[in-house]
Amino acid sequence: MTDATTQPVANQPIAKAFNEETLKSYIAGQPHLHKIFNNDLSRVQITEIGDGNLNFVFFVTDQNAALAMKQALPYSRMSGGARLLTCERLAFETNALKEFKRLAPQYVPSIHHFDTKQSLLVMEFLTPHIIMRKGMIEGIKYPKFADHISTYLANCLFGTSDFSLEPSKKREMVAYFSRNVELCEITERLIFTEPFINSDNNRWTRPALDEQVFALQNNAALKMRVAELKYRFLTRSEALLHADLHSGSIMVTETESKVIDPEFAVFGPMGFDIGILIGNLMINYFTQPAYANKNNNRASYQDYILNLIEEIWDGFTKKFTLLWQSQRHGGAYKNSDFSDSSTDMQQALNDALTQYLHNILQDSTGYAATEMIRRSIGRAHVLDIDMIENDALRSECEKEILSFAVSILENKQDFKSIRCFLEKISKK
Ligand code: SR1
Ligand code: MG
Repeated sequence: MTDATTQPVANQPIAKAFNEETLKSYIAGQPHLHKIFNNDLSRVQITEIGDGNLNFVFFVTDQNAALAMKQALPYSRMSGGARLLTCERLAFETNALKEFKRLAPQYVPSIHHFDTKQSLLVMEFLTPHIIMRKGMIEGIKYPKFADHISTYLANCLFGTSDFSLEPSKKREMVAYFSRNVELCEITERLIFTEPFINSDNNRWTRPALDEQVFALQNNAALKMRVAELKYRFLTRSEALLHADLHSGSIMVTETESKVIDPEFAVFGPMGFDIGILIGNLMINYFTQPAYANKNNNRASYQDYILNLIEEIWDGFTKKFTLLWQSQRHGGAYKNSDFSDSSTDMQQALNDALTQYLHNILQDSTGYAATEMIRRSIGRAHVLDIDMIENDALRSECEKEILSFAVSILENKQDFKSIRCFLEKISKK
């Protein structure tokens, strides 16, 4: 954590936006990048992909090679320049990617190059991968995904926790990522604050959802649970989070899964990453009927999603348990401090793990519900919902999403298992 990318860039020159020409000359000036294209850029095509809320992403390709280049300018892309942001966010993303690559190499793209001054990150171009959210909207199944993402989650969350890291190392990392204040502020405001108050940034299908939105914004029990979840996000530095692990931050094929875009990375409660993921899978579940046609009512795809969530949670707990049993070399519950192999001692350790996983499940279900609400009525929506053109059909899905999420948050529950959480859908 002491290389150039960890240094603040506040006093450095502000990066200028690349265009096709300037990006080509930049590549030509970087021998290791130039070499990837055989030192010949004459057939290279450059496209700015045109999505993404904060940054610009260029695909640079010729017949034989390809790179993905991400540039973070000193403002948010979706604001068109009105909302200033420091370029340092790309350094946080780069360092988080490096950390996750170390812990879960198969599931994170490779980094080729990072340039602080140009605020440019060059990565492996993923092909034929597609954004998972788009695949799920089309009803594509990903048979290996649960295994992949549960490994990613267990390795990255355990590996950056006090169970694995020495306290001095952990504190250094917490201190570094705590400087990612601008993007954390966005997360805190967009997920935990604005959807639950009267804010001009909110938008929803009007007037169909008005009643539900006003009711949830005035629901004392729900607001207290959201406040508790926000407090836990702010105060519990359990592990380095991706912190925006939705299905748009994952690229997939039938056999591969890669987690991208950790620019919101910060230390927080482990259940936040798991919950954001589950929340987005649940949103997709509730929107499936809107994508049904006469050949496919999407019912089996809905079953697939519920199984997927169960498999992700079960895979995560199994893999986390194996790491806990064999790799507790950090400051907390260190293996060597419990060398007593008596049954009592081992039972006590198992109980501690069971309680820890139980708490992660409560956090995960809570964060899943807040994500479902903010993606339906807050500032940043998702394609699964927004692609439904028919207002009536869309609002039916949104009502289901909101009423499920409200039922999770308004009575703080003690879910014994992921199945108890999923059963709430069928009982609704
Ligand atoms: C202003 S950024 C809006 C949202 O997009 C990102 O993907 C995050 O989810 C953020 O909350
Ligand atoms: Mg993103």
